[in-house]
Amino acid sequence: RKPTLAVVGATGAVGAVMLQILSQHADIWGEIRLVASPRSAGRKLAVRGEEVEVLALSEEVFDGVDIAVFDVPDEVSAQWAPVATAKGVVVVDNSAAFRMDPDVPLVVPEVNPHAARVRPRGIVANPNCTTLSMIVAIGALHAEFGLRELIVSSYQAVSGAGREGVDTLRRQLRLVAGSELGTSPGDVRRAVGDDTGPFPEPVALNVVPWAGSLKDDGWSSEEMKVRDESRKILGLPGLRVAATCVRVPVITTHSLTVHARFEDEVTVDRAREILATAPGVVLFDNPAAGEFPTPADVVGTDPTWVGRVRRSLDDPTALELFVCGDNLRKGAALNTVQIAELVAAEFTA
Ligand code: 11C
Repeated sequence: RKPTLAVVGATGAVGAVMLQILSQHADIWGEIRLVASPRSAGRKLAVRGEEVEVLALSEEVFDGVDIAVFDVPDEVSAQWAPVATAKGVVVVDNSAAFRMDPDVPLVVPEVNPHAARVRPRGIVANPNCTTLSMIVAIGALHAEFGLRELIVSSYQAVSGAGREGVDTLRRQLRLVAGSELGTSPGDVRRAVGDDTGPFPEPVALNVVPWAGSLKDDGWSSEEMKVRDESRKILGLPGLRVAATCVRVPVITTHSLTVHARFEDEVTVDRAREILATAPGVVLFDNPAAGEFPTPADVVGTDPTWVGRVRRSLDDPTALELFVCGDNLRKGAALNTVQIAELVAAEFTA
């Protein structure tokens, strides 16, 4: 029997990419039911080449569903995932609501696929897009070298903040295009006005060292997620992690610089072999030819791209990397669909 899938949050930025991916992957599903807030109900969206009407989120939409993928705000997941699981549905959730729950596995199929089978609450969580944009490459290196410490800085695209983030950057770019702005304090801020959308500062012609909300001691929620989620996915509860998360004027694809320290000495040659052969990773690293990943080339692709692989000059146990991943694909929709496909294999096995 082909399992029935519900896509909850089908009309959002990530939902749209999920429908694309479901249309591109091998078609293992019976019915695909599209669900969104009552505001979007009645709209028609294309999936697998067919127009499907969007249903309003309600208890009844989960009747007969085997697996539901959720991409909705944390509070909506917190309320509705248990409604679905009470009806026997396995929920794959891309909010932060359940990621750190010890009874909810946090899964990246290339790194810890086995974890998806043990789900006492009937929920499998999908990691945050910043963690996901690097963790497949880090997981492959960890399997060989044994990870001890991660020090990362992110360069996060505005679509991480949803459609509102994208609209904000596009609007600000129109306001500064062709200008001589960016030469005196506050000139960009005055040009884009007070409405900076979901960002605390202008993001056009700028970088903003902030993503998410304020947590203890000056850390941002995004930085805490990178730490907590990396530890949980890799099964390393004591891993030392320091993250600084930064928003940059890129539409889609998060990048990270990574300083990864391992148990013993590493060699660049072996690291390159691992990265070149790891499933889901592309090694693109030839600086002499000007070749390294950038968001402009990585956007719209599935893998985690790695370049600038160097051994740390002052620590032979550490590597320096530059990593890019499409935050809407592997960072969200793709990983969620991959988890759903893992779970679906249990139905057909
Ligand atoms: C961003 N990574 O780029 C965030 C958005 O926990 O899934 C995703 C928030 C989350 O702003």
